[in-house]
Amino acid sequence: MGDNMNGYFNERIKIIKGDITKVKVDAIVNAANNTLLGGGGVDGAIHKAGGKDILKECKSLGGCPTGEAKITTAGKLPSKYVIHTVGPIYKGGNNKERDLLKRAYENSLKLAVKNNLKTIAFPSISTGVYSYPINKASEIAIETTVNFLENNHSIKKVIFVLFSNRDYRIYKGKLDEKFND
Ligand code: AR6
Repeated sequence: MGDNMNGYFNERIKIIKGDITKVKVDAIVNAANNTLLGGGGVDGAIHKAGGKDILKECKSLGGCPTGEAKITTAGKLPSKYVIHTVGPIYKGGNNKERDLLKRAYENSLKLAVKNNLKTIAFPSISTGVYSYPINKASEIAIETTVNFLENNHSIKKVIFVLFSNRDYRIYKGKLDEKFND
């Protein structure tokens, strides 16, 4: 892709290392499970920092199928909303994992657009407890986001928030690779 496109996406996609519960955006995305009733990892951190109002809202949503997304307010978090999505559990790669992970990103972005949200932060969905290999998962995350932003101009910024140095470097590498930095 040419230099112009490179500059264009540099402004709209950011990769940072940190704790997603501290990020001030219109919506942070939660890597939840089908019950939407909480769990470990980033899900546990979001509910812990956001307080019990998030869980209360989640209880009224009736769960969430894998690859789909639902929205709640964000309680005590600095963001305005939490978009809860469910990535696939990685079982070798021949169980529609790729498509389901792609849909988790796509449906989260669609829900942001539907709610007129301009800035959104993602964790690395499925690469913790759900053991999706991060090399493949980061490629899907970035590819899906770039394709979405090419066709949508209302979202101003997508931030990937990585929890470890290693994960940060992998995502950064994928983005740089894509735009030949
Ligand atoms: N900020 C950003 N990233 C984080 C944070 C944080 N505060 N905490 C953890 N991560 P995981 P999954 C990273 O396991 O694989 C839950 O129990 C973490 O290092 O949270 O989609 C749910 O209820 C990893 O890179 O999500 C489900 O049952 C990434 O977030 C299940 O885990 C995702 O890891 C979902 O598993």
